[in-house]
Amino acid sequence: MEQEEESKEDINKLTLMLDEADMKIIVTNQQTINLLGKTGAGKSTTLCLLSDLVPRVEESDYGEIIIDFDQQEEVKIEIGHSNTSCTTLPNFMNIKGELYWDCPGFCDNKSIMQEIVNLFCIKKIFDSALSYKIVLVISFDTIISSRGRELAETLRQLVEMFPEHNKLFNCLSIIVTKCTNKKYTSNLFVTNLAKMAAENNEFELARPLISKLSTSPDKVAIFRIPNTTSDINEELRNEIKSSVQVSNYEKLIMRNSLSDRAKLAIDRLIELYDLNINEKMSKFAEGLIIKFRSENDMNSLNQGKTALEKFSELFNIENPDIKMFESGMLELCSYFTGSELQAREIKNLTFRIEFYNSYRSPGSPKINLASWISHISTAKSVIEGCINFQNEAEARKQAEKFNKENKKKIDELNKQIENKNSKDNEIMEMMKFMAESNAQRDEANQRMLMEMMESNKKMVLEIANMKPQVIESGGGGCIVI
Ligand SMILES: Nc1nc2c(ncn2[C@@H]2O[C@H](COP(=O)(O)OP(=O)(O)O)[C@@H](O)[C@H]2O)c(=O)[nH]1
Ligand SMILES: [Mg+2]
Repeated sequence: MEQEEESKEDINKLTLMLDEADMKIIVTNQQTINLLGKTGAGKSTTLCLLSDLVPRVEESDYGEIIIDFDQQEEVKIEIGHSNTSCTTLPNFMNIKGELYWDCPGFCDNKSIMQEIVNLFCIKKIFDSALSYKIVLVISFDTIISSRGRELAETLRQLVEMFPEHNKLFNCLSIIVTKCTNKKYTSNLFVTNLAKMAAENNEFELARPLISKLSTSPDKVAIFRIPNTTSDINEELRNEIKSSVQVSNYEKLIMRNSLSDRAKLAIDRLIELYDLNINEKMSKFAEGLIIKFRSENDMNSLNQGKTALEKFSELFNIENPDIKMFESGMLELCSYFTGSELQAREIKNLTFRIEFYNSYRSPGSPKINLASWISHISTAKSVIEGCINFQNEAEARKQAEKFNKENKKKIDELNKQIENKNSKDNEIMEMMKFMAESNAQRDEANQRMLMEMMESNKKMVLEIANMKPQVIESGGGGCIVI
């Protein structure tokens, strides 16, 4: 059994191709007309014709008819003039207000890489339209070769991809290119097809669609191989345009399938995206950590902590999924300005994983979602540390301020006490002095009193020993002392 492992370079090349495709496929969210068909069927040529570009019909070195167009515009549609050269990525065209997608490679599985890129492109184009018409471009030789086997294969893939038969019929039109039969008409195509389908079981799945088509030749246009430039004319243009106009815009359920080998390549691709997300999450968390460490505003730190806690809480359930991770990241970014770019890159990768999830091979390893989340948990513990440190620093600052204030108060109090003490001493001194002087005064008074009493006693005694004496006075009176 041939089991060729895709090399790392192949996978890297594939991711680059997918990146390019991803950028090229703009999300229109509008009504689009999507051309599907094998590489080389003539999709790009048909689009050039519809956009009124000037055609040139030439003959290749091998005698094949080549239709080229003069394209002056910025966006050039590549036309593949050999079987191998092809438009690997889709082309988008706005033709008089109608949006066309030239979807490459429907039904070709030339390489696994191309198969995966085609799947990505077709799915993204169809998913991102509001509704669409499908134009199936098939070359005439697929109808006539091997009794319609190739056509049966194309129709089988189409109905498998869009299982809603009625809707598919409503939005479908068919262009048969490189028709070499001058008498071939759309009427002939539908009746031939119905006949082939009745006889050949390979058409089994497509039979309901074919039976509807058998009464709708107006949905089919024939692009005859031109002999001269004048064959690429208004009549041809109008035939193709009207086959597209009769169909309606629809939005269909879409089912894609891949070969087993492509599925294995998808496993490798998812593994690579998984690793990539892990690295990006680590960087994202690192960025947050740097931000926290230089942050000294407690409010911002607390806000950050709340955001990270909210994110972590999302994953406290049993089976967290990528959608939750995406919504969590979206919310995280609203807290941390400047993180949007990284988050967008991560989102691109999760989108790819989700995109390919249903195409993985059975039993392929699980995605390491827990590991992506763990980086945020690390950031969360760092922010908590920062908050604790800030708390400690804040407490120390407060204590210092308090100590300073306290010291000042104590100093003042001491001063006051000192003052008070010195005043008290003064009073004491004074009181002592006053008490002393009072005592001295009392003693002096006592002494004076005693002395006075002594002299009085003496006086009384002297008086008692004296003879009475009259002292003459004017007025004839007399005083007795
Ligand atoms: N559409 C179309 N292409 C033709 C016809 N005859 C020859 N071609 C050539 O077939 C090739 C188709 O290539 P292209 O349009 O790039 O096919 P795509 O891969 O489906 O986009 C080009 O070289 C055309 O010039 C014809 O009758 N119709
Ligand atoms: Mg093309």
